[in-house]
Amino acid sequence: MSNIILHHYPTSPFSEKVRLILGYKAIPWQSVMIPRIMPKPDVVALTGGYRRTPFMQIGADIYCDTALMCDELERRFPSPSLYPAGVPCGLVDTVAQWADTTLFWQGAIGYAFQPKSLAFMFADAPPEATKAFAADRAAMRAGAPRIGPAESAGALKVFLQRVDSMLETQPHLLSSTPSLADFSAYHPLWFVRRIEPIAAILATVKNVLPWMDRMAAIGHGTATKLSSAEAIALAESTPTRVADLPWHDEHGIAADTAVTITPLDYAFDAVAGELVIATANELAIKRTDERAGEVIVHFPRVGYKLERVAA
Ligand SMILES: N[C@@H](CCC(=O)N[C@@H](CS)C(=O)NCC(=O)O)C(=O)O
Repeated sequence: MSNIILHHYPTSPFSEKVRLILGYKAIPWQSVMIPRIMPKPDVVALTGGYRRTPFMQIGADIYCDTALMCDELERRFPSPSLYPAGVPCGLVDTVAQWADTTLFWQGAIGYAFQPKSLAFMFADAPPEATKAFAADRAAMRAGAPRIGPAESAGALKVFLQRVDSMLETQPHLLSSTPSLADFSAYHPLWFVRRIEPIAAILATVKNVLPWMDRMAAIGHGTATKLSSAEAIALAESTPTRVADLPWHDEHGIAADTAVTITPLDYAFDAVAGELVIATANELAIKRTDERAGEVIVHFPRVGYKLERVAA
């Protein structure tokens, strides 16, 4: 059993990305189910306010955003690598970032959020559940641009052709083995495939569905169930020692300053604490929670805003 804890829920696409990577790397993991909509008191106890799904916990270290979770998993469990030999890392990361943002929002989610999909997704749920979900996501995405289903259908077809062309001569997007780019491109399309009334769009190209079957066959590895209360109790272990990491300052903010970190794109919930890590790729803050004790909450630098708390 490893000490990797994933807080997630079954229908979350970004969680599917990480579940498959845990399976690919054969890392046994602990699985905590979290709510799909707010309120999420046990999530907030650990993250300090970050509400997006999934997040990863290793003792008292909390990793927000799948980009950083994947870096951390690759660092701790380098084999098999998410960066196949012979493929530039920059290419892997750039395709992965495109998939996690543009393919996900403009393509998959824009296309999936149409009435027939919601009717399918919530077929067995009371009407209040659909309303509550729609209201939660509308609040979370307030201020972010909205894309209509016609634009998304057009964009998704173009994106599918791009993915299809990468699979013309090899079984995975950039190589014969999966890279981070495959896991990132897979999860938005996995979400579409699960919604039967709209899934046919994936068959408009020929190589994507067979590749998706190969990705699905990787599986989720071995997970053990853990309750959120047990996870909070595990956060009482000592957080990472941070002193040795190089300090990379872009903001004129010194170590231990009171700061907030907030996503730049949506779900603008600020997490407050003292800045304890500022490397080229990562920011982290130390905060103390009534229930979880002292935790370190880690974020990728790309996509997050760091601000000093006014004295
Ligand atoms: N950039 C983030 C995006 C995560 C994200 O948007 N997750 C969706 C679910 S897959 C979410 O948080 N939805 C709202 C929620 O679960 O509360 C990441 O890579 O982790």
